[in-house]
Amino acid sequence: MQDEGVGRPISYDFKPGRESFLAEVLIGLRKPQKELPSKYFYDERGSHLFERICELEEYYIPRIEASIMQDHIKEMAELIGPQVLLIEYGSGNCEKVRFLLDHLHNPVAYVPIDISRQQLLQMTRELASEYPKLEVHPVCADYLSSFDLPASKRRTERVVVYFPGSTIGNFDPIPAKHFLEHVASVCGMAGALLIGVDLKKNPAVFHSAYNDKEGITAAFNLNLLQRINQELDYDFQPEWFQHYAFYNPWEGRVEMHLVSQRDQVVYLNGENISFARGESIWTESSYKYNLDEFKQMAAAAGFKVERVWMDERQWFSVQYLVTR
Ligand code: AVI
Repeated sequence: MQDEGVGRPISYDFKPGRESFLAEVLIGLRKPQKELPSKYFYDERGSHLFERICELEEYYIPRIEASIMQDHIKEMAELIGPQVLLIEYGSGNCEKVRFLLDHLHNPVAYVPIDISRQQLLQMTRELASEYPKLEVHPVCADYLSSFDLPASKRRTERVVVYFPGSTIGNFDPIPAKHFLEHVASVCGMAGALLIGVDLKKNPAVFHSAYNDKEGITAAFNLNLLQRINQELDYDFQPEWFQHYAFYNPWEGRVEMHLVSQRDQVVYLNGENISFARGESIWTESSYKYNLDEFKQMAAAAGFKVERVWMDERQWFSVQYLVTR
């Protein structure tokens, strides 16, 4: 599929359309505990707000992950080996992968997969000119979409999936295992996964990371209602909802909610959805693991954890998994 005005085609385009967005919103808001899928955070404004979150002092994940990558990149590149086809899920602005690509030995192809089409196209253009020897095959898709691996012109030694940022934490445990199984099948025999996994720690750290002083995380959360208003013609009043994030120790996850500040009714596609004062819409879960929990989940999905790198405080890990 050739995109207008863009030199490189999108290899596969599975961007969810308005109909599935609407259906998922309605299903979520009809539940007793109302919920909205966190994947819809990332429209243009949401992606921009997420980039600002990543620059916040309180949001430690990108900083610690980058320092782990810097400290151990040589060993990572050795383990990954030469001539790989590298797939990245949720490639975003491709900032992290550049560092990895710069250190890999003669990578053959890069397949960025992202739901945000515009960003994907722009990044593909930039990467293709920065890395002229690298084949770039963008895929606009959900994490679980199946696609055939692009046939690369040069011989590939192995398929390696890169999944940084602890985005695995945004999956509930069963979908997380299914996603890892899917990744294992995408990378095939002798494939590998380099993944960032946020670790269990003092909940006070989570509290400030997801309740930053500047209110960027709150704006990111509330933007979901603005997106629904814009794309689905709803009449949410975002100012009547408030961001609420807390660590749930029984489930081992940070939960983000939008709490209704008053009794209100929102008119949605011919349907009235009522909110009582204090009732919440659950918008995101961010699971935190200990090493053993993650190892077990990886094993159940067909992966063996070969190497784990952590920062000194053991707040975050980058793990290298191989298919078994
Ligand atoms: C993308 N993901 C790993 C982030 C997280 O920490 O769960 C999304 C996020 N939500 C609030 N702040 C950041």
